[in-house]
Amino acid sequence: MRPETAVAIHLEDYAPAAYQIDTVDLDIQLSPRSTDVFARLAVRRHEDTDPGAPLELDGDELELVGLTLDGMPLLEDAYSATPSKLVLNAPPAEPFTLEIRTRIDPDSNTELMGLYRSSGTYCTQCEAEGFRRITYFLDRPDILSVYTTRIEARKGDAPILLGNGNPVSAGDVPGTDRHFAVWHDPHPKPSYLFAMVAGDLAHVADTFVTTSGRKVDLKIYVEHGREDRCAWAMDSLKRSMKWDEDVFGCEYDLDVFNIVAVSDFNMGAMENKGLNIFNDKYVLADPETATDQDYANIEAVIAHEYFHNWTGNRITCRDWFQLCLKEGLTVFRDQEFSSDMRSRAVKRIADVRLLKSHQFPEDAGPLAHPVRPRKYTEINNFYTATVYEKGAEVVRMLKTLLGPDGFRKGMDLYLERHDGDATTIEAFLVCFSEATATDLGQFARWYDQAGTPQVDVKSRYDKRAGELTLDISQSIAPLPGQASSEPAVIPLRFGLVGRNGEDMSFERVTGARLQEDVLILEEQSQSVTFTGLKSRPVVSLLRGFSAPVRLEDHQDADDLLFQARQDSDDFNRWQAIQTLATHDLIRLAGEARTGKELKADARLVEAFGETLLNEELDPAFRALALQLPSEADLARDIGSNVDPDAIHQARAVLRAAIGSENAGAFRAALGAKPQGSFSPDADAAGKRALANQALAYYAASGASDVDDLVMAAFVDADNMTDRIAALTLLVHDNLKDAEQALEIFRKRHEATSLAMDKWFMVQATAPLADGLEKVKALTAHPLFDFANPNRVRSLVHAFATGNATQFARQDGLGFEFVAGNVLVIDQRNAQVASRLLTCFRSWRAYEEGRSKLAETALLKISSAEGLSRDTRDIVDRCLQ
Ligand code: 0A1
Ligand code: ZN
Repeated sequence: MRPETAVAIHLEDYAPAAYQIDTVDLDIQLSPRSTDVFARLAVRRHEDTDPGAPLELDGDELELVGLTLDGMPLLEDAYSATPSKLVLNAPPAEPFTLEIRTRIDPDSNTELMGLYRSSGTYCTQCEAEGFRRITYFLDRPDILSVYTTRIEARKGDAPILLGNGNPVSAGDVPGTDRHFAVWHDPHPKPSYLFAMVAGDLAHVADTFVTTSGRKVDLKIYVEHGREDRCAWAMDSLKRSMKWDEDVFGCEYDLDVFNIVAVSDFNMGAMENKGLNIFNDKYVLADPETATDQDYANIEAVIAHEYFHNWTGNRITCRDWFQLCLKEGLTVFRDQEFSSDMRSRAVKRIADVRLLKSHQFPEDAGPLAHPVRPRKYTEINNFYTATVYEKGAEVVRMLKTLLGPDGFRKGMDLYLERHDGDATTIEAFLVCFSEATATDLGQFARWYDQAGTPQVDVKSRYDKRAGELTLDISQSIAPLPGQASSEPAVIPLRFGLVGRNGEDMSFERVTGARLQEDVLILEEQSQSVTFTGLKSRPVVSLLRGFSAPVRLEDHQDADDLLFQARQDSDDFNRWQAIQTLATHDLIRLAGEARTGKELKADARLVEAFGETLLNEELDPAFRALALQLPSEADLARDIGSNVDPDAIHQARAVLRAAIGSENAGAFRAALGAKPQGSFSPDADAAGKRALANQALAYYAASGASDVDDLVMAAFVDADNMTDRIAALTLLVHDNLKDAEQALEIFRKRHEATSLAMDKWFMVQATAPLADGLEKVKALTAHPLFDFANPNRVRSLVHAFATGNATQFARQDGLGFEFVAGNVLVIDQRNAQVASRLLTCFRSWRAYEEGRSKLAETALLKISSAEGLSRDTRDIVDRCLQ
């Protein structure tokens, strides 16, 4: 843990560095407890820097062992060194070579930032500020240098030595048991993209030939015995490489592309140049241990990291405020890739669900920040749903506004003009503006304003005149640090649906710009009128979720039911059903608090049955449409005075009503599994999703054979998707054989850590009266390990975010448990701790009793001594 005094960093204070580092030659002599790093830096004074101005290099927990300038040792008064800074008081005015020797201890690096060991493998993580834990450096993304890395280790411990770029040479160190490898990366890069790996690893290999004929050696490195779980990742990689050439004209630029999977990793994966390092969760898959969701995630994350090669690496960020420049754009690109590989509508629904469940609450509470923040104290806390997912939505809107051709022109210009740059959002927007002669001044507000715009729509139809008027207004609720806001440019895709389900034509639109089927909203409030209508249409707004807004369009249940059945836009069909369910669930949750007997809306129940039976719809779509809004979704929509128990009860009542009213149909749908051997493709996955959704509803029907049927589904499952779906029902619905099934699962998968993560997660999210006690007991399980981020996430994090009733227990013990864990974890890994703590972000939305208890838990954290900067930042912002 690295307790630090927090210093706020402001976007407006950006200034170029006083010095530039053109080349970095590293010699890393690996040893578990004591690794020596020799760094030779070619340093050059920036032309605007006064000769003799101090050179300040960043460090973090470093020990300086040696220092020379142009080969000469430095006098003691010429520099000062602390673990977090190395300052040369008056360096030469002319270019010079600085040689720095530091000593680090990979084995005691529990933060998993910088150089550490995961299951014996040396690996690095340098984004955002991890390079300074390896050597003193100008550790900021606008310092672009050419790196040559020599790695040396005991041959027996680490037969594989990997670095960025292309391999140059390798050999034994004479007279020792050690060997070395030298890697050279010709592409200048920021220090956060530096990586090296050394270990005893197995690999799978393949090749890819780029459009211009470059043969690229592809390798995925994993622990021995895991090679046969890499096929899907390799396949995803090759498809990503091809897609980026076809869709964005981006070709790969080195002779090798290496991926290494490690089991201890703070995040999902990292796009280091030519040497991506992955959380093994996003690499390893086979039908026995991975679910369809895992397969889809692997495809997306492999693509995401690969796409960073252009959007992030060739063109990087000037400073960390510009993080969305690479992340929002790259998420947009990976979403498009997955849409092209799978069903576009299903992918869109899945992405919007994620946005609404993760980003919307973030944007409505104390942790809200603009897509491009203006201030941070700890940059690691800004790898958020807002920067990533809302950032991607902003790029998507840009495409909607400029059209596919305009967007591609802008991207081409950006990729050409800024290749090799560390740049900004402004420069990115200028490319689109220039390429399409469009003023994006107002659009740029999306990057600068926090909060989800709420769009209110009231519609009036004048039958005699055949005119429809929509009164539309937009606003953002006040947020900490943002009392008011300016209107955003909102592209509102729409259709006027006639009784036959087809979109009606109209004569004219007044009151807003119209671009094909998109209304461009630019005002605080505006009245939009359509003329020449033959009858009153059902207005389908925000098709495809064309903007990240909350739409309040006051549609009645009849119109929503009509839309659910007839809208030609799949997204809005799904949305209509969700809105109907949300309305009814909120009503039921309200009634639950008054002790009234709960009865679900019959028409809604019927609509769910209809969706199940509608063979015209893709099974994957039906599975999504049948999924009720989550407890967290409902809490977000209720917004204040939230009672998680009432929400849970409401959902249980609706689920039981849908299950029992349509029990026969759900039972019949259980058999609709894909035939033949397992395939992870979207089609087969969709069929499994629908069958498992049917099983869940049938389980809720109360039929007498439920216990046996679900247990049989568990026992008979021949893939992880079906097995975990059945296990979840057994445990969450507290069915007869739950304990036995957990035991069977444990015995079967004990040796596979990623499968055991699922075992922990199923129990962590069980909404049982003694759920908390069970989770507490699991923290003492021999397989639980605070040192492994995936394990912590699968138990403690999953409990805090996926077990609303037990986390927010009325006795406050759920909050207390999570807060206690935050403090324990903070001692070893600040990033994992602070991320866990964000589960308190909506604490003010609870009803009074619970929100007081949550505040007590937060205050306990806040008053603890020696908090990391990461956790301090989150707790302070939560309490502000
Ligand atoms: N750039 C990575 C995300 C990432 C960020 C920080 C990390 O350090 C702990 C690791 C990964 C991505 O977008 O995939
Ligand atoms: Zn990324």
